[in-house]
Amino acid sequence: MLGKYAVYRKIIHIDMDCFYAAIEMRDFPELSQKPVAVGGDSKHRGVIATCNYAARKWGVRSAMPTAQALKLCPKLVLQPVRMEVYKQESQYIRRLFAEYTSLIEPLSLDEAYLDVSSSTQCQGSATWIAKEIRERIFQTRQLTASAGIAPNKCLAKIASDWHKPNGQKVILPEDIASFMIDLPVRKLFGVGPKMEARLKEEGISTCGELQHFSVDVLSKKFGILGLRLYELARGIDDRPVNPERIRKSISVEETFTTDLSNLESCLAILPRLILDLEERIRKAGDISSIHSLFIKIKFNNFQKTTVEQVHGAIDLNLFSFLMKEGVSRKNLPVRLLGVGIKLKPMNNDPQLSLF
Ligand code: DCP
Ligand code: MG
Repeated sequence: MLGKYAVYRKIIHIDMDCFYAAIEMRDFPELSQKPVAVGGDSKHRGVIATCNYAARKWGVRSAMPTAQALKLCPKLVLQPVRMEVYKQESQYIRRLFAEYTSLIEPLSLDEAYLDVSSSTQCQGSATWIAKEIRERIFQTRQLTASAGIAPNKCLAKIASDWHKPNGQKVILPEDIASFMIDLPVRKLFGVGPKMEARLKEEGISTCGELQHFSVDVLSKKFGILGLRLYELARGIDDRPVNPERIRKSISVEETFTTDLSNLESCLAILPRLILDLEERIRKAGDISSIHSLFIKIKFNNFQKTTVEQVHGAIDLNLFSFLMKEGVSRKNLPVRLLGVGIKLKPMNNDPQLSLF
């Protein structure tokens, strides 16, 4: 616990509202009253990158096949992805952030953490800084953003979603305890649908319920994740805002409830894992190009192996080849499979061009 005189950090999480779609509506005002999505053509089995709020009313969502989106919303206007334009907007916004702090950690093109603990603007009020940044983004770029303001990253991110679109929410240190009680566990950093289901089996769906479990019990049940859950359930998150963070790889993995007994069943899982990986890559937005592909295997004796090969694109055949090689190293049942890409080092990182 922090003592009486301890100083809390002031973290802002900013997330642009329906980012790619908002840029399309700004640049093509005739679209502004229509349901709009950005993504690939249904003829080429494209998927939706994002859509505006009018389209969301019809059930259209990110990562949905475009064909399905058009069925849900026949009047949907589909715009092609203009990645260069989105990247440029992202740089404008990051430059604006840099006027307030040098501690900026971008998460994707449209999202960043700012540590404004030492900022002097707006009399040091993080709430007013967030408001001013959002106003300036709107004035200069005609785009809206939402913000969360809290003493740490996990809470700031939860808060930025609270009054979306075009809103902000503050979580003060003294309000954390009551805020956590009813907060669903799925809102916590690192709790995805699978972890949510596992917690549900234990009768846990809110952070208040999670707080009833001791750190020992949680560690036994969930390993190192258990300690993190114990802290996050109490609104504790000491991760610093890390401006150096540069993504070096992107991967997805799955642990199976029943071990996969042979190579064929491992290969059968691959297409699904690759789809998940592609989704992650799309979401990351500003990645540099692919350096290599790798697969990861954990056998039922908990031994791990990875196989990697230099290759510049996602390729099912190559992943299958790597999988064969990996599985043959032990020939044991498999409890976890992962697929991933390593990235070439960035040479046009917006962070670098800022300073
Ligand atoms: N994106 C993507 N594929 C995904 C998810 C997102 O290409 N599966 C892209 C398009 C989004 C941008 O990343 O505009 C930012 O993602 P967000 O999750 O922040 O979504 P939006 O900004 O579009 O909407 P929101 O208003 O919910 O933040
Ligand atoms: Mg967004």
